Parts: sequence; structure tokens; C-alpha cells
Amino acid sequence: FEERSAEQLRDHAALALTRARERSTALTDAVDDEDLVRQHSKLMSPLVWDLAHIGSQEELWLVRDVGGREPLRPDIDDLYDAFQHPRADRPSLPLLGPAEARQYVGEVRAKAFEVLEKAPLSGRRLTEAAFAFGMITQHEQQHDETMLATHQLRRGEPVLHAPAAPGRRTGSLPEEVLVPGGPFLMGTSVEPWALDNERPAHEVDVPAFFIDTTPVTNGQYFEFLDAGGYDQRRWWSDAGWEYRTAHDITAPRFWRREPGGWWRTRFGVHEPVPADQPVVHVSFYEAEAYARWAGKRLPTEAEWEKAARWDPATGQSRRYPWGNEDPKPEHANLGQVHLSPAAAGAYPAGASALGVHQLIGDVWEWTSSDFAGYPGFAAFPYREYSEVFFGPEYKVLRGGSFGTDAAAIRGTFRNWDYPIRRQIFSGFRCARDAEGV
Ligand code: AVJ
Ligand code: FE
Repeated sequence: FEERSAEQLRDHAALALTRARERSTALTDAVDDEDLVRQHSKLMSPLVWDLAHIGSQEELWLVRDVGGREPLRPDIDDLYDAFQHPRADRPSLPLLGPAEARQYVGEVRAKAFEVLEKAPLSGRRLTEAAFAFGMITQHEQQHDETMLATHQLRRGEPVLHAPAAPGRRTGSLPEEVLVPGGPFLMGTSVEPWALDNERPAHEVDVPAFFIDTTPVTNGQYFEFLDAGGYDQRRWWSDAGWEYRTAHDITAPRFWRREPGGWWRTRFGVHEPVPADQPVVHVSFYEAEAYARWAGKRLPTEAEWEKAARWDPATGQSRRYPWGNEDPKPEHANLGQVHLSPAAAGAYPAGASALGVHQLIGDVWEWTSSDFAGYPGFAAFPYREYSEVFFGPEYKVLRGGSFGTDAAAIRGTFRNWDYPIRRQIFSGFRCARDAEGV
């Protein structure tokens, strides 16, 4: 990675923060004040909580920690500490109202820009100050995706608008790609903006396997539904069946069966479910059941990353499936440019060295792996970012969705959630063993 001057890093940080704030502002200005303070689902915070939490973390890490400045609002630290208050309880807290929250995040941002002017950013390696700016940008973009998921849960007329996602831009693709067995370098020790759980780089020996060329589409998922997949115990794990039964889950979230086929509600628009797009809003348990029905399984996290990053020509791991250059619009469906996944085959320029498509963007992909630290993991800058979530109760998702910004995704990026969750933009692709290849 080429060295960047302090000026370049400063400009980059300022631009990235500004872009994130434009998005946060658009997501919160799209609804009225009553809607901002409402809880649309027990699973999510009111939008006004996310907004002030974005400011609170920025105050903590940029203004106080990097800048050494006096606290603006020490009195509200506790309200916006995600560990103090579960999402379901947040509406009953004495939160900042919409006008106060907007003023607060604006004041914090003005101070953060003052800090940026004098922050030590240069040197052969990324300084802690430079990393803090990158981390806070990613944090805001992550909460923007969370706010987008809250928008998907709200009822009423559409308030977000975007051009339709592209259709297929390739000829026919093979169903699967063979990933040869052998070691590859997983994770990273050099990616400047990688978070603690992506580090360090380490060699993993992955036996040969097949992986689907694209995420599983709605059209493929219709076949699972038509075959009675949700009613057949044998495709489901014990925990999955219990969940499916207890909550009477009969289709992906936001779908409805109507005469003539499946319809969905997407950001307030009622529309037929498009067969050519990746399925979205499924839980880990549904993904697992589909894979078993299809005679396959979910990929492990290492398999997913090898398919995405390993280049057989050089033996090296790339930053992104398409290479080392930052995402451009032709590579992947990212950044809320569209308000849905794009058709399978819509991003041929984003394919991996092995010919696997749409690993980055469109839908987060469930893997079969529990969230755990890599060998040599060291928590940074605080244990609560990822370490406290390590364990079997969380499954790893990879690749980002149409709602993930380019600043917050890489080939090494790891997301995690409970296996029952499906209000997130979650889909999957299948894999299978390749014995004797
Ligand atoms: C990485 C998406 C699981 O939103 O819970 C935001 C990111 N951490 N604030 C989340 C995060 C602290 C996190 N995920
Ligand atoms: Fe947060």
C-alpha cells in the first residue's frame, strides 16, 4: 500500500466524514419528527437514537481521545452507550429530541474538523489518529445501514427513492466454481482501515470445495418454497426448526403470497418478488435449510474469503475480489445507490480471480462459522467493538449489501449477528465439498 502524505490523509478523512454525514442526514430528514422518535420494531432503535449515538462515538473517539478536548456533553454518554441499554429499551430513555440531536452532531462534527486540522497523521505507518478517523467514518456508515434497515421496517408511503438496480450483464454463468485445495492468507495485517477482528493475517489450509457463482436468487428460493421446504423437518437444524415453528416463519421477511405469486414490500413499495435478484431478509436458519434441501451447505468463513480473495496466478490474497483497487460503481452494488440487490450476473467486472460473482455488495452472506478471534487477535481500540461478541451465539456474515458503503467493506470485513435475524440485508450462497478433486 502506497504511503500517503498527511495532506492526502486529511483530505481523505474530511471527504469520507462528509459523505457519511450526507447519508445520515438524508436518512433522518426523510421522515418527520414523530417518525424519528418512533420505534418501528423492538429489534431496532428509534432513528434519533442512531443519529445521536453517531455523534456520541465521534465525540468520544475524535474530540476527546484524539483531540484531548473537553467533553461537549458528558451527561449523555450513558444514554448512547449501546451496552447500557438494549435496543428495545431505548425509546423510554430521556433521549435528545430531533432538533437537539441534529444540533449535537453538528457541534461534534465542527470540533472533529478542528481536531483533524492538527492531528498527527503522517509517518510510514498509519497513525492511531488517522485510524480513529477511518474507524469513526466506518462507524457512521454502519449505523447508516442500520438506519436503512429501520426504514425498511417502517410502514407507510415510500420516502426513499433510487434508480432500479441493474439487470444481468453477462451471458449464462456456471452454477458453481471449483476452488482448489491448499493454503491461503486469511485476514490482514496491512489493510489500513481493517478493524481488530480482521487481524492478523494468517495462513489457513482450505480443502477443495465448490461454491455457487452467485448468491441464491429469489427464483431459486421459490423452488424451495414450492417444494414445501418450510414444512419439511428434515432440512432444518434443531434450533432452526424450533425457531421456524415458534415464530411461524413461512417465507423470507416482508414477503406475502398472493394469487399469481410472491410479493414483497420494499421501502414502502409493494411489488412482485423479482426472480433474478438474490434473496434478502432470510435468517441463518433459513439459509441453512435451503442449502440442505439443495444438497449443499453454507460456506465456512474461510471458504468464503478464499473464494473472494485468493488469486491462483500469484498465490496472494487480494483486497477485493476484482483486485486491489477501491470499489467503483461497476464492481459492486454498494452505498445505497440502489434500494435493492441487483440481478445475479449484474457485476461481471467485480468477479473474483476464480470467477465468483457478487461477493461484495448486494446482500450480506451468511456463513456457517461462529464469530471468533483469529489466532493472535488483539482487541483494538476497545474490547466492546468485537471481542465481547466472540462465541457460538453469533454467526459471521460476509461481503456487505446494497446498503453498505464502500468505506465500510473489504474482502476481509467480518459482520456478525444472531442466526434468527432477518431484518438485516442478509442472503447467502451455497457451497459443497469437492472430495477427490
Ligand atoms: C458490525 C454491524 C455488528 O452495528 O452492531 C456499530 C457495528 N459496532 N456500533 C453493529 C457497530 C458499534 C456492529 N456490526
Ligand atoms: Fe455504534
